[in-house]
Amino acid sequence: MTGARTPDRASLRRRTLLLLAAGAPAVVAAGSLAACGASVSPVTEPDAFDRPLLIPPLAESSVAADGTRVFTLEARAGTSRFLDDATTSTWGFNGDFLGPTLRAERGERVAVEVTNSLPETTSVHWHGMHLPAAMDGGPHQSVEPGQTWRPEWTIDQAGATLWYHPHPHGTTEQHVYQGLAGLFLIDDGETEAAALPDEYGVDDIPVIVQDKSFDDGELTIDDGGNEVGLLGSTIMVNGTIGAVLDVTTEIVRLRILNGSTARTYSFGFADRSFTLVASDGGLLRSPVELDRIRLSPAERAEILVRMEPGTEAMLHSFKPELGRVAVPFAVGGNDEFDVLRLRAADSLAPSSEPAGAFSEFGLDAAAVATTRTFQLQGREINGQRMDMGRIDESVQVDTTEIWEVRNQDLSPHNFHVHDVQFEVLDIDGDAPPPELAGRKDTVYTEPQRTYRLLMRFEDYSDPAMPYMYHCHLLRHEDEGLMGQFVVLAPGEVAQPPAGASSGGGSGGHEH
Ligand SMILES: [Cu+2]
Repeated sequence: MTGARTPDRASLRRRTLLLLAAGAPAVVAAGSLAACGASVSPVTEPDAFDRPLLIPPLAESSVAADGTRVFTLEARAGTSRFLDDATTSTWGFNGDFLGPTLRAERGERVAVEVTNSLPETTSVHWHGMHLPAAMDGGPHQSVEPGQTWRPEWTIDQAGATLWYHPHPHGTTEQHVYQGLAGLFLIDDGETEAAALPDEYGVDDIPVIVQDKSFDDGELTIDDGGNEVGLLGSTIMVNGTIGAVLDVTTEIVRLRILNGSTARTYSFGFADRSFTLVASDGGLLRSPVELDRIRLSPAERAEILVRMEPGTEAMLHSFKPELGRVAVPFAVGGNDEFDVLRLRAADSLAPSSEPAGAFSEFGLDAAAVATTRTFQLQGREINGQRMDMGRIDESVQVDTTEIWEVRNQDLSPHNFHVHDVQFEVLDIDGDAPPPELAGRKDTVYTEPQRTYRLLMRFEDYSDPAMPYMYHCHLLRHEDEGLMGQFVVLAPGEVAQPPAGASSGGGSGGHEH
């Protein structure tokens, strides 16, 4: 189950990287490696999918006198029992691995008391959340060992499957990989009216998909220097390897989070379609029937799966279509594997059909005040690596913008913007496919294509505290593929972030 890597694959990787680094024509690199790479498959599937799927508990909360709902998260080290023959050192929130699911209603005031009991600095970012920059949990909101940080804000966005994870400068990949991640669900009238399965852990199931590699029972992130980061040889869902979910209702809702650091998946079933109901930032306008959904790191999809009594279905990840990457197998493009087994009871409780239309939303593309361009290349955006002391973009509050993002490389990147949910306006001038037509905060950027993202900066101006935008392949992010923007009120001028030293673009890593 530990799936030790063969020397052959490692040497293939090195050759690939050398070819890419040397600027060899992509067609040559791909052609010469295709033949020997045909049998490379880094994922080892378990013998059986018979371990009950772990469900992260719903986080407890208390309501303060002023009505604020208060959660408590403690980041700490622990051990997990992933493998039959070993215990594994892991990190988790309020437990050994991953964290509880936070849940709140739109309109609620929430606070989270985040305590760092780890031996090193971390932070906790509320991915997909619209909130003030000082509460965002990015690299400027470090939580030192032994300290507690207490952000608070009012939930002011559509019902959605969001998540939280560390975002410390230069070490995000390691912290997430060790196990620090959890879901943050938002409910509102819209999600209620959609008539979706909503009994948490029964017919409304969190599905946090991550790939890991083990060395002597311990998690290892050393992948011989893969271009995208670690492509783990073991797949787990909510920390369960070879997981089975016992389904007791006719329809089950899977809230899928790609919680991996680098791998892009193409989820689906060999024998049935599914209904996509929501993307990163909430419900689609109406349900969409699909065979596959591609999710790059940090993207979410809520899908409905229909089951017949006494039957099974296997959630599978098919070979992901990664676009015009130079060497698909080297970046996971040839990988396919089973993910989660669904096992229906002999008698299923009836489920209501989802509503035919869910949500009306839409930003006004005619109201765009500014268009900005972002060229992703290597570890730089527009030719620069992340610098915590530099503000890259200044946005006026209460305006709508287009961010035009282009992946200049022949390998995968994606693009995540803090503070907002955006809409994909077009891709190389064409309307996006239905799965990308909803509210998004992260989008996969295929090589050599241009994504125009429409977004609105409604409120929360702060000239002295930036939000981040970055590639969510976490090694890329750590190595500098990130920038900072502030939201300014009229007349305000961006100020260098307080307490941030200039330089040190790649944090704890040297490259
Ligand atoms: Cu990237």
